Amino acid sequence: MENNCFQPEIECADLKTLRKVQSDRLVSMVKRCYEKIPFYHQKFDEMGIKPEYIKSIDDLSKLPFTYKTDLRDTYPFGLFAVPKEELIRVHASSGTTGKQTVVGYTKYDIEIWSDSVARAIAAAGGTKEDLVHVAYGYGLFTGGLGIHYGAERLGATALPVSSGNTARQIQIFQDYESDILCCTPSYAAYLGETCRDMGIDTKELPLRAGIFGAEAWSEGMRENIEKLLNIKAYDIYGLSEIAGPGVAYECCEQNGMHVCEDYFYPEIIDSDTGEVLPDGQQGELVFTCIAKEALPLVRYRTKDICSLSHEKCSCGRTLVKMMKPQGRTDDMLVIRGVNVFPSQIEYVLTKLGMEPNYLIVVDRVNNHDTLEVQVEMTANTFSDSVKVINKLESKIASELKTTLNIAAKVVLVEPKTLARSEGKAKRVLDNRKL
Ligand code: DLL
Repeated sequence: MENNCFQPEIECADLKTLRKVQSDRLVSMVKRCYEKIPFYHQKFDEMGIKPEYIKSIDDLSKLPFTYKTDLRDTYPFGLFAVPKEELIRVHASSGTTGKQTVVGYTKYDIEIWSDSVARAIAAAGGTKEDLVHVAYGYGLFTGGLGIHYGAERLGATALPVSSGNTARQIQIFQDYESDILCCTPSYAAYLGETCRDMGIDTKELPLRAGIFGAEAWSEGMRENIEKLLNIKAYDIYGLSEIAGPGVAYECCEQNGMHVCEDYFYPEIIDSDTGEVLPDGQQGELVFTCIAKEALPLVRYRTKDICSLSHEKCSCGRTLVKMMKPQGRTDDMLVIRGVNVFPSQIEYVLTKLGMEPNYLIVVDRVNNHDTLEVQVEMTANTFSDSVKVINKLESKIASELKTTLNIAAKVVLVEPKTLARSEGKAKRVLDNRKL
C-alpha cells in the first residue's frame, strides 16, 4: 500500500529510536513542569516525586494525573509554563458546563501541532498540489486554524471556508475544485445530503478525500459519507488541551488512528483504579504532552474510551494506533442502570440502512427512565403507511434491544425534521433532573 508519509523518519521509526525520543522529551518536560508550574511543583512534592526520579518513558506511571478541573481551577492561564510574551496563540474549548478551558501555544508548539496535522493530511493521500477545504469552524475552536496550519505546513493550499453556509460550501467544491474536505462527520453527511437534494452528481466533483473528526462517528456513518460524497473518509482525533486536531490520524488502512506519540504520549487506563491497561483493552485514554512548551500537561485524562494497538500496519507507519473512540466516560448514559453510549445507537441505525440523523431523548417518568430514539426516515424508507412505519420502528427497536440490553421506543420522523449541525452534532436530550 502507498504510505504517503510526511515525516517517515519518525512515523516509521523503529521502537528503540522512538522510545529514546520519548524518554529524552519526558525527562526534560518533567523538569520544566516542576520548575515552571507551581501546580505541578506542589503536586510532585505532595507525592514525594523529584524530577530526577523520572529517567525514561517507563517511569511515566509514577506521575500524577491531570484533570480538566485542574485547568478550570487555574483558569485562564494557571497551568502555563511560559510567560505570556512567549505565547503566539491561544485557543479555548467551550465545554457545556463551567468555564472554558484555555490553551496556549508557543511558536514551537504551533510547529509540532502543524507537523501532526500535515502528517494526517498526507496519510489521507494529500499532497502539495491539493486544495484543502477547511469547513471546521475558525475561532477559539482548534478545528479551523489547526487544519489550516497543517495544510500550509504540508505545502498544500488551505481554503479557509469555515463552517456554515452550506450552499456556498458546495458552490466552492464546484468552482474552486476542492480536493480534500475537512469538517465534522455530521457536517460532511449534511453536505452530502444537500448535494443529493440539489441534484449534484458528486462523482463529477474533484473532491476525493475527507478528514473528519471532533466527534465520535461510526463505521456506518463513514460508509454513508463515502457514498454521498463519493470520497474516502478518514478519521482524525484531537483535543484542545493536548493540541487540537492531529493528535492521531488514520492512514490508508482506515482502521484506527496513528498517534503522534513522539509529541503526545498515550496510555490507556482503568478510569476507576488508574491502572495502566495493556494493548487491546478498552479504557480511558490519557496523554502526556512530552514535547510542548506552553502547556505541557502530565497524564491528562481525556475521558475518551478506546484501546491501543501496536499491530503492524500495512502503511509502514510504526506509530501506535488508537482504535475509534467508543464515546466518553461522560457521554455514557445510565438508563435504568444500564450503560448506553450514543455510538451504540448510531451503530444499530446505520447497520439497518438508516441515515445517521437521530436524536436520543431520555426522560424520567414516575421514577422510571425512558429512552426514545427519534430517527429520520430517508427517501428509501419513507412511507405514509402507518403499517409500514410501525413495522420499521419495531425492527429498529428489536435490534436496539439486542445491542443495548434495554428497551427503547423508536419514533420515525419525517425526513429533514431533525436539526442538522455545522459543527459537533448534538444527539442527546437528557430531560432527567439527575
Ligand atoms: O474537537 C479538536 C478536533 C478538531 C479534533 C477537528 C478533530 C478534528 P475539542 O473541542 O477540545 O477538540 O474536543 C475534544 O472531541 O476529547 C473527543 O471526545 C472528541 N473527539 C475529537 N476527535 C474525535 C474523533 C477537538 N475523531 C473531544 N472521534 C475529544 C471521536 C473525537 N471523538
